[in-house]
Amino acid sequence: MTVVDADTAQLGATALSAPADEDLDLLLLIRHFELRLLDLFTAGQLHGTTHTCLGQEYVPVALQPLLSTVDFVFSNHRGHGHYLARYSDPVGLLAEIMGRAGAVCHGVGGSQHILRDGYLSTGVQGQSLPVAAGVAMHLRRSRPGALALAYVGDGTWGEGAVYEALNMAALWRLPLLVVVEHNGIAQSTPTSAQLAGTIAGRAAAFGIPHHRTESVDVNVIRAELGPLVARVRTECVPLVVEFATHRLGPHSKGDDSRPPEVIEHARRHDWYARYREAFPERFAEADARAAARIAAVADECAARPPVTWQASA
Ligand SMILES: Cc1ncc(C[n+]2csc(CCOP(=O)(O)OP(=O)(O)O)c2C)c(N)n1
Ligand SMILES: [Mg+2]
Repeated sequence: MTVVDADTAQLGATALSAPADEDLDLLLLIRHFELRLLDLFTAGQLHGTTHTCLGQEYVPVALQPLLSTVDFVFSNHRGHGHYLARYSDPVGLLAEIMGRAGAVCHGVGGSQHILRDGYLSTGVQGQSLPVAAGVAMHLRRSRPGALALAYVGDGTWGEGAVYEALNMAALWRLPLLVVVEHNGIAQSTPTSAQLAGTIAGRAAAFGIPHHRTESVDVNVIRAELGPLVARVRTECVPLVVEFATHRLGPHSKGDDSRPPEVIEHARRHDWYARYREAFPERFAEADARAAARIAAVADECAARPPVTWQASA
């Protein structure tokens, strides 16, 4: 594995390892998808709302090869990266958000409510955890070795349904993987103002194993998580994985109330800048490719007619 020094003085971080081509491509596909969404909103071509995963793209990319097609993934309001990592389908998702033909959910789900095979997202905080626990129970009985994954934010640990689900998952030994994208903020409230104790402490209260990772290196994250995720499958024990991450963009669109130094801190930790610095040539090529692909996807979706759908009787 090639290792290049990163900005260790600023970040206290170790060197980044060379990403596989497909990982770099996927990271950049998600980044450019999200940037384009914000541009389309600014240009008045999108309606409703959206929450981008800018800064957090590496989380689903790192997890992707640890998952199987029979696993069930539950996503949240910040879910475009979760979807794209699983399906690599920017056209279906953008058509969905734009309400154009070819939309993955006929345009009725929009940015936050996507259903496709073993994938479901919701904009309601905490809603997915009890459902994921139920699906994990079903998988345990019907497809041993499969798991249910639920992505939640740090702010969602204020929802009571999270604890009911963790209680059941621990008692019933459910293959439930809870991935916490701890970006230090919930809309405009810093975590320190809304979360007493720690996520590790809360998992421990239920006897559920917890692992926290601070890395943005997809290879390192996989090496850390591989054996832990395998244990969820083979021993049917739930697991909470906490990613210390950074929200690079606004909560939704143009609603960033954070002080400039906090935004600057997030920028310094951005995987994009760090990979670009560590692997400049490879990065520049892949970045241009991803930008061109997303530009073509946006043009293609914009040229499509509005989606038509009628509920069946
Ligand atoms: C039950 C419920 N309450 C409030 C909201 C409005 N809301 C949407 S996202 C959000 C903050 C979520 O914070 P966090 O879980 O940390 O996720 P992040 O946005 O940081 O990814 C809030 C309050 C909601 N969607 N659902
Ligand atoms: Mg958060």
